[in-house]
Amino acid sequence: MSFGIPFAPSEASSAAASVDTLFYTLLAFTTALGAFLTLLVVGYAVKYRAGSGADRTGERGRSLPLEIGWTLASLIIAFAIFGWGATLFMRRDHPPADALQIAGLGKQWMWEFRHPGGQREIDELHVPVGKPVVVSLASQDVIHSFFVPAFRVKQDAVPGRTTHVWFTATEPGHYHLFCAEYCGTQHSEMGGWVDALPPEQYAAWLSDQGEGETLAATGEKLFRALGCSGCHGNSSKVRAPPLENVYGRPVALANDATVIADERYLRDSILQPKKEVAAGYEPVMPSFDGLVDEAELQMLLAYLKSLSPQGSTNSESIR
Ligand code: HEC
Ligand SMILES: [Cu+2]
Repeated sequence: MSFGIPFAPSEASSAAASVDTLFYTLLAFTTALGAFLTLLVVGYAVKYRAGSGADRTGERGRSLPLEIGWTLASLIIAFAIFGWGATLFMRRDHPPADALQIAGLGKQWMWEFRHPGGQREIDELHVPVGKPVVVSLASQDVIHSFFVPAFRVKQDAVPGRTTHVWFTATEPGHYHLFCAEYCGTQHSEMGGWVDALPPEQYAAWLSDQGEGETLAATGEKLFRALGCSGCHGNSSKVRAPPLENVYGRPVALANDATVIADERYLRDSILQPKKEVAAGYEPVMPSFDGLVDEAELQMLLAYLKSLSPQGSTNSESIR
């Protein structure tokens, strides 16, 4: 609920109302507590001011039930607020499986987005209303932060990592997009707009962008150009694991650990192949650090994801 606060940004995502309810509850609670304590401080300062006739003779009173009572009450309130916040946090950390996957790249000083169909935009992001959208974020240089106040989402884009932010836009509209991490001289100009469109308009917008090559198809070309297919292809002489269906699966490592092959794992496999070696294979894969930039890495990841059922949900399902 926005409680009609005039300066608050509109609530335009499925998460916005619950974030606001928590925020304004915390605000009301801390304001009430602060006011109560201020009142006591001022009240006692006046009552016991120098020369006042207040009674100072009695024993200092102590009440065990009262002390236990307020200790327990604070504990319960603190844990309740923690639980509430943690629930929202977990929800914000787990995008629905059918979400539309968009690749976002922060660089000094712009946001670049790529839709699954290959459509590319700068400082503007078109999304359909009513459909969950995951933006996987990477940075080409320094830390940036993807911030859409109307959606109540903010997520850092960190060099050397893939992070995620997801939202479901609920109201069609034109919303501010900011970079919320100081990233150099033109930081203040880094930003743009998110355009939330009704699904039919989004589909029309996509097709207006022309028939491009999908992100995964560009990734597949790179996969060949970089020589990945030379080892990972079927006819390869080198023994390398097949990459079909690897995304989203548990992978056994040479050091007996098991990891889920998420984007983090795939990215590290390409940039630091010696870090986690797949069980049963020689650590012969060369590092591609410095040979692929962040945008190319996102294309490779899109391709690898498209090889597995979990990764192949994309705009094709939008009508
Ligand atoms: C010289 C051969 C070779 C080349 C070239 C090569 N790889 Fe590999 N790759 C391997 C081998 C061997 C492994 C298994 C050992 C390991 O995990 O390092 C592997 C592991 C992987 C894994 C982890 C797979 C799993 O099942 O855990 C991924 C992902 C991967 N490679 C992607 C790529 C990509 C993308 C490229 C091109 C940019 C590439 N590889 C180029 C040989 C190669
Ligand atoms: Cu920035």
